[in-house]
Amino acid sequence: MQTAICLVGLVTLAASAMAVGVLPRHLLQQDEVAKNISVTIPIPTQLPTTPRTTRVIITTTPYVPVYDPTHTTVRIKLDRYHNPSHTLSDGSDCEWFNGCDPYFNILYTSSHDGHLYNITTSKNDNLASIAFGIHVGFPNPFSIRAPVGATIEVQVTALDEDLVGSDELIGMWSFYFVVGTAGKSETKKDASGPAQFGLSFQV
Ligand SMILES: [Ca+2]
Ligand SMILES: [Ca+2]
Repeated sequence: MQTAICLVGLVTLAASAMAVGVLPRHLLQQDEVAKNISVTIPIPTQLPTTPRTTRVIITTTPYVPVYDPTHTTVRIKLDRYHNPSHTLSDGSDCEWFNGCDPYFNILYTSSHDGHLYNITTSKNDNLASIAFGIHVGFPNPFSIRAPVGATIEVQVTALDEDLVGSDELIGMWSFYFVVGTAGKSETKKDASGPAQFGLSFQV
């Protein structure tokens, strides 16, 4: 009987494979490909009930700290952006007629926390340098809570907003900070081609 069931299963699988093989296929032409390119970031329909896991996920929800008295608040402040030659990451100009229109996506996490938090600044028109204020589309500094000894990682991506076509990559910078006791602070700078970015951490 079991042998018969297995045989039926194999025949069904083979039939399915053949059916897939003869499905009509539509080849996209080059211009259709260009029109059809889009990136969809899957958003979890159900957020985990346990906030701290070892699995890294991308969440588009704001960071909501889970209060733990053994953890400390780390403030992360965007300080400066500088791109005097208005160039993109590939060395070309942001525009042929004007300068870059930079905005910044920030991904940040703590090594104790399995979540990757994701925030984006407001946009800026034709600026080579920015000294970030206290509000950049979200409060600056923003914060995360973590235990002493955890490593905070922040990745900043600068994009040039374009009204026609996709926004273009200006640069990407990564910053790390090991959480220390109260009062510890560090100011960091990083370069991505000619573009520079600085931020600071404070416990
Ligand atoms: Ca551009
Ligand atoms: Ca632009």
